[in-house]
Amino acid sequence: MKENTMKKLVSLIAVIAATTMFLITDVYAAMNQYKAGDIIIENPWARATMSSAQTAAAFLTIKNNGSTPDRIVALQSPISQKTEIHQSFMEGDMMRMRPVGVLELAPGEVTMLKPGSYHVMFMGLKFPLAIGETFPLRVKFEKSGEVEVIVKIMKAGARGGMNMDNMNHAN
Ligand SMILES: [Cu+2]
Repeated sequence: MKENTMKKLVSLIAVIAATTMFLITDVYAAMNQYKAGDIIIENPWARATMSSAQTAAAFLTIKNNGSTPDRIVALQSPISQKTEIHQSFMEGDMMRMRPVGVLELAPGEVTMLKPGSYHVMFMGLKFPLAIGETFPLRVKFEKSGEVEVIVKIMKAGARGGMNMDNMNHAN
């Protein structure tokens, strides 16, 4: 009898723990926030593409709440053959971009990937990105493990900024 009660209690605790885990993940997703260790990713979004597009770009905000530096070392998404971080820069009056091998995330710093600056670049796009749809993006950090975020597709000329202020009020 006692053992039976104990077993029930243990399985109840397991259910509560699993539900709580699920809820935490869910709440973060609902707020467009994702967490990997001390890293918080917020508001991932991408620009819709034309049907012939070979590339696409996505943007997001990353905060390193830890006390040590971290880095993004790899990115992966089912929408493209290759996914990397790029940096846009002006050369004369031409906007150009170059790949950034690893993106440094200094402790306590907010890094914004935004139009005209750093962005996630999808190369070898497998299908066009349609407004209102979403796709997964896996981000791997040197120290904080990895996290899958859901990227919202917005209109081609979008500048983003839906939740950008949240990051400043997070703590
Ligand atoms: Cu690019």
